Amino acid sequence: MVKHTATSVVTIERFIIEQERMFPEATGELSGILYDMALAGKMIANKVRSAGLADILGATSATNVQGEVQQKLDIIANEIIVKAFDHGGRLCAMASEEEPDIIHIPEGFRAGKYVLLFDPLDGSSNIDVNVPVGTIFSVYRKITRGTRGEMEDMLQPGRRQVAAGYVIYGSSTMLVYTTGQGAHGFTLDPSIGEFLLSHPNIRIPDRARYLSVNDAYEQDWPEPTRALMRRYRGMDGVRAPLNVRYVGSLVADFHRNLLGGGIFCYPANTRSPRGKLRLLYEANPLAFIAEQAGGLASDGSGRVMDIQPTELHQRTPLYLGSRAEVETVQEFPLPPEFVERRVGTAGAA
Ligand code: P6P
Repeated sequence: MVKHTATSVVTIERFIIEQERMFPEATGELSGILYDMALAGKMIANKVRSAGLADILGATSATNVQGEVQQKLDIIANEIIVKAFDHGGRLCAMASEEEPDIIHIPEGFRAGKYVLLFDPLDGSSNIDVNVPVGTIFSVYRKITRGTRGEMEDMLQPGRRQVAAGYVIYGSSTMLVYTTGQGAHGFTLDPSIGEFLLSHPNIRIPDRARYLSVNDAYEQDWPEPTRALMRRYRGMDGVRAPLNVRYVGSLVADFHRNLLGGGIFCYPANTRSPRGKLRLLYEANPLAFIAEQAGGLASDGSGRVMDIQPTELHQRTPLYLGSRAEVETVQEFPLPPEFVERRVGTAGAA
């Protein structure tokens, strides 16, 4: 693989092609999915950046399958991604946070050998106050027979992802993705409309600088979780306290921790024993990125990417980021009612 530095001007298209050349058997379909996601990211960025002026801020009167009020931009971003992929012939089905069921490829269009799961605009309640938001995506190979995507194709453990990534709409628009060959970051140059390689081979520092957690749920956490947070805060005398940084936008919190070293925690609590974040299109893709950057992702009892999904929109507790900090989670084992069934080895986390 060509060794790039952040100073060489490498477009995402060139980088994807160079990565594809490492696999002679590659057909180019996965590369095509990544191209299309980059295009969708640019289109969503354009909408996010002009939302305040184009009267597309704010909420609709609708709620999504999660029961959450749908922001206008949620719907727009969802439509952009569905339209970018529904006729390209690379996917056999999609699933979105914004839609209750599988999104099938329309009759008359060729179906491909991959499935795409995505959160079109995570953290969208932050848009009206100009806090960074993001798109998160995850790609698997189809495992069922026939051409039509099935639910079984969607409900695969995260360790079987073939690609994953996110676009963050922040002070700049960045796309970070992995195909299992490291995690790589690209920054959109708006003057030419290209994503340029800016963060080749991202490595997350083993030790965290930041702790991202919402303490409002502290009274509902099981005692081992409260003890773990006291550890991260240096209150049990074992380690120095971490700086708390919590934006309330998963992609923004994760991206800062990925580059600077940190751990994002959304623990289980007695009111929601599986936490809030979704396994398939939030936790698993970011877990893949984190592990490819040398980090880890746990649900408090084991590796997130070993969880065997049973439902499209199921949730999972999440401890995500710097390896040493996620490994610390194991020192605070949870009561059995918080432990999720998983397949294969328990993994490092
Ligand atoms: P809380 C945004 O709504 C989101 O899904 C994630 O982006 C974010 O990390 C989390 O919820 C924040 O949740 O309960 O702390 O407001």
